[in-house]
Amino acid sequence: MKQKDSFAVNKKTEDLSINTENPKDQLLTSNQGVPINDDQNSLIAGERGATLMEDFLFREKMTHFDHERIPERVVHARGSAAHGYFQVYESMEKYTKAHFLQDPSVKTPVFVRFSTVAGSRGSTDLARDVRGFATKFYTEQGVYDLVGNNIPVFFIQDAIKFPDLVHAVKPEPHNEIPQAASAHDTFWDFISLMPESTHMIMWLMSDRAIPRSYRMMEGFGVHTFRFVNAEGQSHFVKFHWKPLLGVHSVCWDEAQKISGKDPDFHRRDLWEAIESGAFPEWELGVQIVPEEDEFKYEFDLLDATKIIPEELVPVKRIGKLVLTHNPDNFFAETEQVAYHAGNVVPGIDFTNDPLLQGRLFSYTDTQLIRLGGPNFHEIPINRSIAPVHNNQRDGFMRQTINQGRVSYNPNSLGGGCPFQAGAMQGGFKSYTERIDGKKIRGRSKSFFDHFSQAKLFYESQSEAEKQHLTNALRFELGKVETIEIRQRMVGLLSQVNKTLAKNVADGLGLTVPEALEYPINHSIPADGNPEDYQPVNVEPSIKKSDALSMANTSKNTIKTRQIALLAADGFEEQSLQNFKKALETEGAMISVVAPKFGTIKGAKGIETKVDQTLLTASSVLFDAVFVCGGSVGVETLLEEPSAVEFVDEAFKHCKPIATVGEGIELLKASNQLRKHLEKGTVSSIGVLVDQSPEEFVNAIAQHRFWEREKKDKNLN
Ligand code: HDD
Repeated sequence: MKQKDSFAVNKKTEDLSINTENPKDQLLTSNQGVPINDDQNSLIAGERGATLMEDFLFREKMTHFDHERIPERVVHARGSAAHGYFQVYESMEKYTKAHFLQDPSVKTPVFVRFSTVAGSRGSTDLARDVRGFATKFYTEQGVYDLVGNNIPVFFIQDAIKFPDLVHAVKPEPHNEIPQAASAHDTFWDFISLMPESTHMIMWLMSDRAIPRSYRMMEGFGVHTFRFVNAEGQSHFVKFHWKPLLGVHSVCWDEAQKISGKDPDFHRRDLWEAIESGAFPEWELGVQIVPEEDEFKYEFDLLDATKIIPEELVPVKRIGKLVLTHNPDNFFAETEQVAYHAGNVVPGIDFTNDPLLQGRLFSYTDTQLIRLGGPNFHEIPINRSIAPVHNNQRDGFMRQTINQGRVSYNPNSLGGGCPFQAGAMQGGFKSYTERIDGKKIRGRSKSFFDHFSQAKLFYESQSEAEKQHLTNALRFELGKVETIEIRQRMVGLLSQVNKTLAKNVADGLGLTVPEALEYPINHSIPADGNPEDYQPVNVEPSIKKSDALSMANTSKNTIKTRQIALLAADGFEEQSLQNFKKALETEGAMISVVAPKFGTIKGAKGIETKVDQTLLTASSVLFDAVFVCGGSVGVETLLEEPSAVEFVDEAFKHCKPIATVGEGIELLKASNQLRKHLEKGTVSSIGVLVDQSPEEFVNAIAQHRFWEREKKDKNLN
């Protein structure tokens, strides 16, 4: 009776599956719909007796619980996802008949999942790793999946090497160490024997592999695909996602610290941005290459270790992706979503890229074990919004109740249904590519240039990016215990750039081999002649590409940037209000960080709510910091070692820092900041003393002031 009353009072529920209007729906039941009277106690034989086998409620609850986990993805296990829509800017009918790329007024629903690759489901978001960027388009012609990464190339050229690659990067099998990290012997052993991975390694060792946010990274379809138009003409196409917030990363020291302070950093960032209405946006870009230009370039379009430099084929932005709502249930949606590089719709088709071809097998195969049978397309998150009619039947967890006795084709008993779809009805027809060839196991010689684009990438980086890349290699190879593997890697790097190889070798206590020995390529058949498999030198037609450096990304917004306002009782109110207002107007997220929770009182008695304390917050979780003035407040902060550490670390990580009035004293308490303040050159490196909020806004939009590192080596 008592319980009933509390229901009556508290009619609000967060469980949307419960209909609060219908009293019957509020009752707890078993999976068979039987109302449960006692969910607190097992059925036992006497007050102190054993639990009875008869307790079907206990058994049902426990059995379900025992089976609540499914195998995690063999790669990309850790991920976060969101719903949204995609809208094309103008019809792409010249190139493709895909319906969702025709009408600018149509919003195609999407579900996008971002992920790391190597770590387990519970691993940190900030691992140095490739990020998955998988988009499911629920189009009126069926489901289209663009299953990409945030790096435009891949480690290997042929899918048959994928299990080897993944075995090498995953924790080592004897002791399951290390988690979510490539910095170990087996990974670098494999890489050092696979020259084709060199280009990808440049990207992986760059800051691209430690993004600031999922919302601030690019996405790439990687392979060359085909667009096919209504006339059956094909164009090659590479897909890009361009984030409207620009492409930004954190630095490695920061990434490692974030992994401790908030392993859910990217997941939380995505969730909170969407909850606050700051919907993440990307533009879909395409590089289109006419069929007749297939052999025009010095690289092979079918080789997934190569990009098409944007200087050769510009990226045309053709539409926008907006993520508008978070999933209701992580398991049902984010965990059960099943992407497949082979889910295409009419108007999009494959090429003979051997990496892509192998993927076409792997995705369904892995879902069969992960989701427990062939009916995973019926799980709500995977369902097509276009009607599904075919003769597939039965199997584990079948949801559809097919009627009638006809499940074959041709049939007359079912009136011939379902009919095959002709051209008028949009039936999928594979592009009629001419194929002439002998059945071989092998690789085209046009795939044998492994270094020219690695060079291009390295040469296109800013000085700071080159330094970060070098340090990343020194870190990763420094964790490798087998000296021969380190030495082999130095040999490989010397093919990319002598200075890079030398700087890495220095850090490892090694030297670069005098004569440039070509690294041995072990990726050859048993009776193959190694001479025939050596990399070939290709002169790249582009020496430097601005699009490859994050230094050239757009820096015109501070939307959703996390800004800490450091303050304590006695702070100076006016400037705090001014800075807060200016930052919020520009869409930044503000947290007042103080020694303890509750409110802090300003010098004139005005109170401000505290959002985080020096104990719960940390500089690595913010993009910039403002130190409030006011002598009493600053005195208090000076007594807090974590307040000094806060600004010291923000400076070390090259973040914008601003202060007014007495706040400068806190900055001076950091040794490195004091040195710069004494020299009086701080504003050029993003430390703003007594400057306007607008100046601070501009500095935050720059993201980081990496120039600080030139002055202080070993900071990153
Ligand atoms: Fe893959 C998952 C992206 C090569 C086999 N892959 C997976 C996911 C992404 C990618 C984003 C996670 C999807 C999700 O969020 O559920 N994979 C790529 C890219 C590749 C690539 C961009 C190269 C261009 N993958 C690749 C190869 C193979 C696989 C060569 C095997 C031949 N990938 C898989 C898989 C996974 C997967 C084993 C694991 C979980 C899953 O599929 O659903 O089938």
